Amino acid sequence: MDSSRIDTNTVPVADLVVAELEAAGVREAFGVISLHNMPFLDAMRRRGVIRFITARGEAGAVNMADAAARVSGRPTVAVTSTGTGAGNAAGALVEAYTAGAPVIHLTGQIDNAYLDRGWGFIHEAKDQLAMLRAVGKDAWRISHPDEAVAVTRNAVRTALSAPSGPVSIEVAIDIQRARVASRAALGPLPRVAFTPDEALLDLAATWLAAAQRPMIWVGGGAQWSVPEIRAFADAGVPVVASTAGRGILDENHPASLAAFAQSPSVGAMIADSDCLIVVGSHLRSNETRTYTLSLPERVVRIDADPGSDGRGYPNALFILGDAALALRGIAVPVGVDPAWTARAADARAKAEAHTRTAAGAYEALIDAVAMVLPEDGIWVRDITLSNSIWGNRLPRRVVPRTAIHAMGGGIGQGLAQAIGAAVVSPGKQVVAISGDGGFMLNPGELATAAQLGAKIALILMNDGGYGVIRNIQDAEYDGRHGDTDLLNPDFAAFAGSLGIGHRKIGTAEDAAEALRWAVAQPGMAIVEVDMASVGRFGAAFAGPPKKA
Ligand SMILES: Cc1ncc(C[n+]2csc(CCOP(=O)(O)OP(=O)(O)O)c2C)c(N)n1
Repeated sequence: MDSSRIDTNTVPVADLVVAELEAAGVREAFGVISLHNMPFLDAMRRRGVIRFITARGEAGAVNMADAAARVSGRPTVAVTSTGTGAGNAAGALVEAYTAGAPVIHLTGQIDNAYLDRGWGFIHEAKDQLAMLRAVGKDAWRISHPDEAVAVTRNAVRTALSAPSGPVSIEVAIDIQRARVASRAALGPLPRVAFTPDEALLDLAATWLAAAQRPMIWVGGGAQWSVPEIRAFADAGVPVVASTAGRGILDENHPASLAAFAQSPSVGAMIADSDCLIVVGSHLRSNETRTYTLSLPERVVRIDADPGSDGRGYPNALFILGDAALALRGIAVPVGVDPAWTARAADARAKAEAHTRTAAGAYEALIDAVAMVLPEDGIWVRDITLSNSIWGNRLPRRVVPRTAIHAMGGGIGQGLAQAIGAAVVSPGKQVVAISGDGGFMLNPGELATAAQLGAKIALILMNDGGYGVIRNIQDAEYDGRHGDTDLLNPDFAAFAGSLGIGHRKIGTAEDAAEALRWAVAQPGMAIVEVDMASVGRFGAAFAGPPKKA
């Protein structure tokens, strides 16, 4: 290191950690202040680069950081206390891991001298590091002040390297506070990145050129490949997206199949394709009707994660590498049969019509959301019937990182995710949807939204209980309903007590006017949908897609 950069002043270790996070591009941190993390928050406040947002719980804080990272494409930070605080974050870390969100989770620990001794020290947690390793991508402890910079830089590098994901750093409170020589941040380490093998790219190009019915499947791993994917679509290659890949290709493009892989017309096209390039996608169970969707024999899998070779489906060719680099190395085919591209437009139109029919009495709600959601607005969904039936696929998205939902299927994360999305999207509109059950899992974060003035229009689908589960009880338990009816607060009064506007509608046709009102509010506004009054969906959704 350049000795002229060493400042002889001393600073707490927490400052070195925060400085490295700033240098890595972190600008937002979410958390709950505690005895065991105050040096981190104090450092952020003094340094004035990272904005700290106080959540009402650690789960919400991680959900916020997760969505903020997904929407901004930058790393974010979540801060918790040790013990219960870190434990509260675990479920949300599972979701951030599932979605590949680069969240750096800072958590405290009890004094170094008492660590791992089991004496019942206040906030002591048994095997906290093992828990955090299990629920995220990795976790480290800073055991000595000298390790602070190296551990932080390695954590950031791990979070950002494909497959990206949350990492935790645990620091004993006395180490956070220990004073060390002040120094400038060293800055981020290079990410692990693989340059694709040229011979394999050539082979893929040969297959694609020979194909009569080429197709591309894009997942979230392709989010930085917008022009590359567009070039294939412009050449007439149909492009289907997983939910995480929505908007990478503008869903208004004539070759876009959007995220309709599960619709019969699009599923049939995928089965008929004779060369499918899968870029940066897990091909997850929910995207493939639990792996029963037929893929062609010639699947070329491009992924920056070496572990994805053959994951879920066999592939005829695996190309390890950055998505954009690999796509640039594969010649765009010429002379794609216009009838094949035209079939994509037809299949997508059928899939959209199919989805609208499934929405039943709620169809007008789809149009109302489309009307108030600008192209760069963010569409956030909790796991509710409306999301599974239409929200995962409609309305159309035209830019990546504008559609967020809990990819692991856990309810109750949508409100906090909407807040995280709003924090990193000043001037943009966030529209969110949640069931009453999901909303009541973490309603404390409504106060966070109100305090922040977060610009969120929340559609609250109130059916007085757990609708998805009632449908599963109908389908698999001979209609024996139980444990699914919920006593809810008076949502108008609850919202009003926080200065949040609220309107209730009893028909889907009223949604347009109500949502127009909601997005005209300066901060958060709730449109509650009285589902008993609106009526039924056109299809009963009863849990994740089953094997045929
Ligand atoms: C964290 C978590 N707990 C439990 C479940 C099981 N679960 C799936 S859907 C659902 C009901 C959600 O109810 P609500 O948010 O009101 O939406 P609705 O199903 O009524 O549309 C439940 C409890 C889950 N997915 N995640």
